[in-house]
Amino acid sequence: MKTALITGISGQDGYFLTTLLLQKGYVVHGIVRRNSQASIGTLRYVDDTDRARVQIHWGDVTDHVFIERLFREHDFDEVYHLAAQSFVGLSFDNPKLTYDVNIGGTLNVVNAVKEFRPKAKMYFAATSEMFGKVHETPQTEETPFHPRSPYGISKLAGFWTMKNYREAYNLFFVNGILFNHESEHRGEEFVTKKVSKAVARISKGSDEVLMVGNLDAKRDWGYAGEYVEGMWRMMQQTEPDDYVLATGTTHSVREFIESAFRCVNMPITWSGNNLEEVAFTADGRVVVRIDPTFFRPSEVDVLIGDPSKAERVLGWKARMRFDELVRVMVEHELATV
Ligand code: NAP
Ligand code: G4F
Repeated sequence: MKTALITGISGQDGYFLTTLLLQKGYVVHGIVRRNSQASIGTLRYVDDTDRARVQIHWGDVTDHVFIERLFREHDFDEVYHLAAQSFVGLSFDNPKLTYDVNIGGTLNVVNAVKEFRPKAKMYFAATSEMFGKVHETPQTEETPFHPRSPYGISKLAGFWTMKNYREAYNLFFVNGILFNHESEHRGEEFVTKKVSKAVARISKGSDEVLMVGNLDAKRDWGYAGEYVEGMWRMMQQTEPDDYVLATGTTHSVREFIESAFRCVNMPITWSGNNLEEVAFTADGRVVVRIDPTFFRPSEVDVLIGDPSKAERVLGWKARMRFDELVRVMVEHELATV
């Protein structure tokens, strides 16, 4: 029976990875940050019997004393390092926090593996944000990086730290370069969750207007439940390597909003330009407006990944298509509004 540690277990991917590893018979340990409500985040969606099989360690990845003690006291076969300040928008306002958690926290975990559990395999949650102002399309494992946010820069530091430790100390360290993946358990501030929730409320009678930023940003959006399977497969290889996980398709925020309103039978039409652009429903009601506070100082305009290496080596392929993903997210919100 294998033992895995998941940092960031209380987040979106933490939920899906926990579920997957428990199904595979792993003993699962997870790090959860202490908060005043003793909330365990998305772990609350894991059913009670399964959750009882998860050993929670309350702590913060920036606390090297805590991390070292954890690794000294417990042996892990696999370490999935998902913990991060993961919101790109916030990273512009809080770059120091973003670097402390995403670089400093990562350094604590990689050092603990190196010092105490060098036989363990380690996964790092790298990201398509590292491609930023893209140098080629679609993006592959060989595409040069050009991050456009403190978040992207922090993840690039983590990515190179993993590569360097792999080369310098012969450790089984892998980077998953994952493109956007969403789900019903996506964090509230990300655009897909924000849109799905607002559309569900509007369809049930709310008179609110959905306020968004850049409608024309394009992302390669897949389903998170499938991406954690890709993470696990990377860790089952005989040699450590880096892999892109993506759908190979891209859609704009505008298309996401259109698709979400179609799900509730309220097709929309756009009118106006730039900050004055609005979306109307068939009865002439304005349901979407632009709020410049949601624009980023430097934007990642278009991301589209080439997952062929993961398909070839890992036998992994994204299955859920864009419209189905939107439907899953909106239907989840309709059931909970
Ligand atoms: P998420 O929902 O934001 O989860 C992040 C997790 O990290 C949460 O459990 C959070 O705890 C934890 N965390 C944050 N700061 C911490 C700290 N100082 N100490 C300990 N734990 C801390 O993110 P996600 O969507 O699951 O993504 C998982 C990882 O993949 C992240 O590293 C993200 O940057 C990366 N990634 C995500 C995507 C995507 O599209 N989802 C794509 C590429 C890469 P709280 O619950 O207390 O906040
Ligand atoms: O949903 P987002 O905030 O996700 P973003 O910035 O792509 O980052 C996510 O994916 C990365 C992988 O590429 C991860 F590494 C990262 O951790 C995170 O999971 O924004 C998507 C796009 C952006 O272009 C943003 O400018 O949507 C645009 N957008 C337009 N209006 C908005 C809004 N984003 C947010 N959050 N809120 C808006 O109102």
